Order: sequence, then C-alpha cells, then structure tokens
Amino acid sequence: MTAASTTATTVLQATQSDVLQEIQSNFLLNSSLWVNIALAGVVILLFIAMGRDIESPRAKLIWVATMLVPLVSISSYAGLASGLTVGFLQMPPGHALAGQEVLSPWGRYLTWTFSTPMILLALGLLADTDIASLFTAITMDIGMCVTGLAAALITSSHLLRWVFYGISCAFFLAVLYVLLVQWPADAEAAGTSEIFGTLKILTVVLWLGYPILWALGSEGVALLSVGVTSWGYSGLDILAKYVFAFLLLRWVAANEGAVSGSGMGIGSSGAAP
Ligand code: RET
Repeated sequence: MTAASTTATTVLQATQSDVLQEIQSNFLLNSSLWVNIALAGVVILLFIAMGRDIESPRAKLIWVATMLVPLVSISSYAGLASGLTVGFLQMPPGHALAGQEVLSPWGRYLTWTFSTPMILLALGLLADTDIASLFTAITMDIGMCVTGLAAALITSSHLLRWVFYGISCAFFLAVLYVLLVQWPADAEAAGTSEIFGTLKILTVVLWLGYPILWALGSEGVALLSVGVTSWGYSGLDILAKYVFAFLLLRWVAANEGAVSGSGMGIGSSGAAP
C-alpha cells in the first residue's frame, strides 16, 4: 500500500466513524432509525405469514411488491444507522446554516427510488391499470426521488438546491395526477374501488408530508433540527409503508378472487387479448 492510499483510507475511515459517532450521540436521530429497523423486521415476518396462501399471479405480484417495501426499508435504515449513507455537507451561502457542516442522511432519498415504485406498482396492480399508466407513475416517481436527492446533495448553490426541489415537485404532481385522476377510474372498473380509495387517500395525504418536511428541515429552511426531521420521516414511513402495506395485504389475502382476474396482463396469467 502506498503512502497516499494509506492516507486516503485513513481519512475515509475517520470520516465514516465521525459520522457514526455523531449519529450515536444524537438520541433523537439514532432512535428514529433503530425503531424503524426493528419495526421493518417484524413487518417482514408478518407479511410472509400473511401471504403464504396467495396463489393467483396478480395477487402474488402485489404481495411481492408490497413485501419489497419493508425489505428496502430495513436495508435503508441499516445504511443510515451505520453512517454509510449519511454525510456532512457544507451548506452554501444563502442557506440558513450557510458555512456549517450539516449532517445529511442522503441515503433516505436514494432508497426511496427503490421503495416508492413498489408502492405504486402494488397500487397500480390493485387498480388493474394499463401498462402505459403504470410506467408513467413509476418513472415520474423515480424522477421525483432522484431530483430530490440532487436537491439535498447540492452544496455549490443555494438557488440550485431549490431549483431541483421544484423539479422534484413537478414530477410529484404527475404522480398525484395518476393517483387521483387515472387510477380511481381503473379501480372502479376492476371492482377494487373501495380499498383503492382508502389507500389512495392514505398515500396522497402522507406523501404530501415529505416535501413539507424537506422544506422545513435542515435541507431546506432549517426550522427543524436533524433529529426532529428524521423522526418526522420515520413517522411518515411507518404510516406510508407499514400501515399502508398491512391494509393492502390484509385486503388481498381476504379478497384474492377480486384481484385474480386478467386486465393488462402484467400480473395475470392470461395474455392480453
Ligand atoms: C422530496 C423533496 C423534493 C420535493 C419532493 C419530495 C417528495 C418525496 C416523497 C417521498 C415519499 C417517500 C415514501 C417513502 C417510503 O418508502 C424528495 C422530499 C416532492 C413524496 C413514501
């Protein structure tokens, strides 16, 4: 090992353990992460048990997509709690914490790129929507998460942080349009409108909390501390992921016949005519 690479390794290790120390010394932040790891573990076991008798391909696909939500979550929170996906960022001039090193749990925004499409896939399959509409919702959602990650990571310009925040909100509007306008009609035709209506309201109301929290937290105007913001996200996650997924799976397990028919031919065994 050369002297240069030894130094680089030492710096990297020092940075990650610094981050870990900072997380562990902040009880509010640390507890917001570990509570979710424990909860995701319990939820994974519960969902395995709830889905064991599901047989039809479309219902199975809904179950796998729903299972992936706590699976991604436990990995995401383990990444945050270990300090791997958390870093110190120096905020640019103009930001409320300009010049300060702020702890940024950027791994959250990264892993939403994997978890939120699963939520939408499950909802789209429940509504038995068409593939173009499903593709639109999922790609717009990925766009929202990736540009939200960019907004959090930009340290070169305060203005550009908010420009990316605005782009992310524009993607979010497209997701909301699909959820509120297109899929309710599909669910009506598929005979799943009652449960879809409940899950749609839960999703829309809770998802609106995320950009509000981002704007108020240390990434945005810094009215809320890192620990309070993290508990805010953790609380929203508990409802938007675990409670949402539990309601969906409980319904699917009890009403498998209603989601076993064919529609767009994605989750169903029969090919589209
Ligand atoms: C950000 C900031 C930029 C603007 C917008 C956002 C929206 C985030 C949302 C996240 C939902 C996450 C869920 C995670 C579950 O695993 C990125 C906060 C619009 C809606 C449901």
